[in-house]
Amino acid sequence: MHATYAARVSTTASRTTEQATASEPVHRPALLAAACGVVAFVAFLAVAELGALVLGGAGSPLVAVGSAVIDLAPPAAKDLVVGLFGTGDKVALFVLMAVVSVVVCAGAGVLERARPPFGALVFAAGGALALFAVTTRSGSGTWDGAPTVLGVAAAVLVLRVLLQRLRRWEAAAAVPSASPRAAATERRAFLVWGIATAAASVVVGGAARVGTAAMQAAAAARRAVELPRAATPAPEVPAGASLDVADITPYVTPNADFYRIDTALRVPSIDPADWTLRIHGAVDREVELTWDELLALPLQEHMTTLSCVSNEVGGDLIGNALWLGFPIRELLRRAGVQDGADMVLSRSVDGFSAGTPLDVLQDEGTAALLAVGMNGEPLPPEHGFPVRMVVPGLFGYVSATKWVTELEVTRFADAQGYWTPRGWSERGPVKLESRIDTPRGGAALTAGKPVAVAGVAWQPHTGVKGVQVRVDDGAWEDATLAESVSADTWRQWVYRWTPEAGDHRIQVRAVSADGQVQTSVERPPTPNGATGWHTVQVSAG
Ligand SMILES: Nc1nc2c(c(=O)[nH]1)N[C@H]1C(S)=C(S)[C@@H](COP(=O)(O)O)O[C@H]1N2
Ligand SMILES: [Mo]
Repeated sequence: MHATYAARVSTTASRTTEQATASEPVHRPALLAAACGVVAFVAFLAVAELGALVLGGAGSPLVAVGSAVIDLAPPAAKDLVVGLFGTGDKVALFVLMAVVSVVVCAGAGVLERARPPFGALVFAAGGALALFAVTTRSGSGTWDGAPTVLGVAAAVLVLRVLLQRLRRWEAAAAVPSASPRAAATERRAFLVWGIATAAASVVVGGAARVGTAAMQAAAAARRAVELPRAATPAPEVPAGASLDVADITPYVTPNADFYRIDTALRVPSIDPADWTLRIHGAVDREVELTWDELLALPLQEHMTTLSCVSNEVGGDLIGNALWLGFPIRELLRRAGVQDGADMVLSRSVDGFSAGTPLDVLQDEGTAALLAVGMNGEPLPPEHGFPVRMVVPGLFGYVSATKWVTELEVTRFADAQGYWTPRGWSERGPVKLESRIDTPRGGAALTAGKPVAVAGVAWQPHTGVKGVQVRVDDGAWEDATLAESVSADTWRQWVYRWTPEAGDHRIQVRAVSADGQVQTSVERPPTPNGATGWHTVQVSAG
């Protein structure tokens, strides 16, 4: 910047050019103001489309206004457009919308230059119309208006900044006695701002639009999926798995409530038709599996509780779902695992990877699945559609790769999962844990009135055989345990307690099926999972 400036002032040639420019008034300022209006419109589209992308494809004013116009247009107009453009009618509509918008925004630019803030108000009014279209579309969500509002804010900002630059240029050019360089500098600043804003908007807006379109295509592909019935269905969930206690965590977590943890800024959009899984590394023969091939295999259902290593004691980064998938063990058998390997590095399209002990994946008694279904539907996009891994007994970061496309058979000595070099342990078996769901910390109870102290306890794959509750520093009392379909899921528990007046501390600990008692030692989630007893303070009066 500085160097360029120095170069310019030192050459007579450029000085002459600048003098020539500076001595003239700004040509056609109204046209430039109109251009500012158009750039502001492009900025509006860019920010709004980016917002829509962040919202998962919802709230695009472009789409909403387009469909509102289609809905509101009189039938004669529709017939005319279809008659003129045939199947290109949607394109024609968008071209028409673009022309109208550009004309209006150009006018707004001219108006803003002449009579601020009326040009900005035109943008606000147009934004209000778009907002109306967005929020009245069927199935619109709470945040769907946000992209439009942010877009209008961006447009008004761009309009005002550019027009301010234009005004400075005009002012500099209008003073004949001013330094001849001043007008040139202002002119350059105006052009740089205008062109840079326009270019950035086109790039950002275009990329966002493409991203949203890909996401919507993947969503449509997901809706079209019909999962096969399981060759080996899961047993019915017994009624005894769910205790009749208000506010207890349900035994099976609905998909919409299932915790989500991943490093993906944007949920990957994968069309199952494009998906393949490649099994390679220390194998006798590479295996490549397509979506259709996977669905044609005899699939199994298995209920597994999945939890995150980052879960704090008492935290909710855990859920239990019925998974439909194919045993990874069988696929590894197909590939023929070679001696010396002890780990499978699974990779996802988003760059995530997990290192899972080979023996766990090969174990006949562990339902380590390449899963396609979650609670009776295709995996939700944010839970790994079309295919993910689920391994009972291991934390998600070392086993539950979503959007998985690759299994490399290797060794812990040779490869690392994503989180291992970032301070988390190479191995991540789930720890014995229990949680009090109700009463909540700080609850005001009624002295003498019985309450249900209840929650869940887990150590997937090992199983839980007991839960004990302690109030204040009293004795540990046995809670009543609900049933579970297998050791791979959590269990609900309840302890009926009648508080006396005063403040109380309630604690819980679990006993695993192999007789371990949950440790009181408090550890943070790093490097391999939190421990300690969940403790809740309540008062009774
Ligand atoms: N591709 C990918 N898969 C991933 C992750 C990720 O960041 N990217 N996170 C893992 C972690 S840390 C956990 S706890 C589980 C969470 O799965 P969920 O979001 O379906 O609950 O996914 C695992 N699989
Ligand atoms: Mo996690």
